[in-house]
Amino acid sequence: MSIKRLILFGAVVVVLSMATVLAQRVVSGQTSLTSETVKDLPYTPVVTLNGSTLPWKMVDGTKEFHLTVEEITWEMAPGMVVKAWGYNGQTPGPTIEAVEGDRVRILVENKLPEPTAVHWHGVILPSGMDGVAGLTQWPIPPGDTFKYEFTLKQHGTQMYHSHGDEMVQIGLGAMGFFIIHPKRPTHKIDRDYAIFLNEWFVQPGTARPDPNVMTDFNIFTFNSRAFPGTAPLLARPGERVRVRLGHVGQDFHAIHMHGHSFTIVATDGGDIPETAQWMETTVAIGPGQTRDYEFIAIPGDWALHCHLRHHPMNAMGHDIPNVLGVNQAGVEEKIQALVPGYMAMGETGMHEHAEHAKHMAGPPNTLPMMGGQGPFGPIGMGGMFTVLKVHENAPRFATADDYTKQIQLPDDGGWYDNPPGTVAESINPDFGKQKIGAYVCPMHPEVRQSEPGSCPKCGMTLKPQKAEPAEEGDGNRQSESREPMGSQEHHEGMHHH
Ligand SMILES: [Cu+2]
Repeated sequence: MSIKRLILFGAVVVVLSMATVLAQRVVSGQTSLTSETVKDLPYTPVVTLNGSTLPWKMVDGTKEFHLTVEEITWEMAPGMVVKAWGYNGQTPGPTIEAVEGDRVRILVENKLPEPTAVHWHGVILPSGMDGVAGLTQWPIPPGDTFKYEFTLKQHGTQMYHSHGDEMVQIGLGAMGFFIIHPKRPTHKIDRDYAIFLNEWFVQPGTARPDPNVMTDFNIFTFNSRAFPGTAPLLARPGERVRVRLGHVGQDFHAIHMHGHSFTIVATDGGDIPETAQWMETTVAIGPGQTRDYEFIAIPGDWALHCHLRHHPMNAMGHDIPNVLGVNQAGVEEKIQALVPGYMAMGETGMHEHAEHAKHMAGPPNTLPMMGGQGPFGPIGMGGMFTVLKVHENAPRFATADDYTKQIQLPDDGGWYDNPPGTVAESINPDFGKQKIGAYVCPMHPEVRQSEPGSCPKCGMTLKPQKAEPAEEGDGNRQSESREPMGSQEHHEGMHHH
């Protein structure tokens, strides 16, 4: 069965809340930094969303880190688990954090079935420590451990990634952040977030990302998680927030954040002098680059996503025939005679897909084109999408682990409490109060009842159908019957609010 067919079946998986997502996070066995161990640090620890920070121990004045590159089981979002290659149980690998001037030793153990090497991308170091298999060192054979050791001469957002069979190893997730804090910080950062960008091709129904695919990706991730599996960024109004983006994939990305203009303060080349910094709302980032931006948090729930339209979208949205504006009414019935449960979609756009996503069984181990439930109905996004939640009561946290624990609580800050009169609303005074004539299944029109409920045949939420107003003309009725599915969500949103 082809992907094209599947999308028309409204294929998809259950959408869970972000809290549940985090509770199911696949964690590494390592002990991590705690509030106790970080309180003396001369910097604000970075929070790698859905990830962690690599612990170290001091050995003779050197910060010693351990990385194990291995095959891992990684949940990209609820309903989708892949066999990736990562470090210490994670992709991206745990973030290495150190301070300019530190001497660091990194022991890399190879548990992959083939040789590897680790390149410290953007870090200024002796040539022989640069980690390019064949060029600067012997490849690390399976089962062996290599020692890298150098002194950090710079600060900034750098990265690490495999430089031995890069095509396969990076393609399967072998990458991470190497963040070097300045010896003398110029200003205080209240929250410091790191987001690694990546693209994948995972054939629906399979668990192994295809590293041979170079251009036609179907899963786009922040820290190897796809929305609705991505953790939100939390902040309080007025806090100074830094976001660090890193990327060693194949595509270009345009990371857009709503509600703010932010300042690009650094690239992988280092700090940008204040006089040369620039403001943006969308930062372009290519393979091998990092970007740091900063802003003062403004209250609200703000989308943060890649602006390439197919990047905040999941697998089942790719490769779909264009049926926009095509009347599929006759087709649907004919195909249903052959294929029970067939559902024609897309005639009025794909909003309805977000609703079907909750109820329809799809192929195993993939993600619907879009998902996520907001306070006003389906959010209808996937892939490279998350939310910056700037709330007065946003939890404070000291480490990435703290962060994860805090937003596993039932209340991760919830949704923004909009001041009265500041939410876009219908100019129709009857909006949300229409007299309901019946509740009908959008897929099985024969299922019709006077009370709300779900369809006994497919489980979908029954849609309210307005009572036929006798005084209205045919023209109006026609427009009602063509009302796009999904309008009910907006009504529900009103009640919630
Ligand atoms: Cu993108």
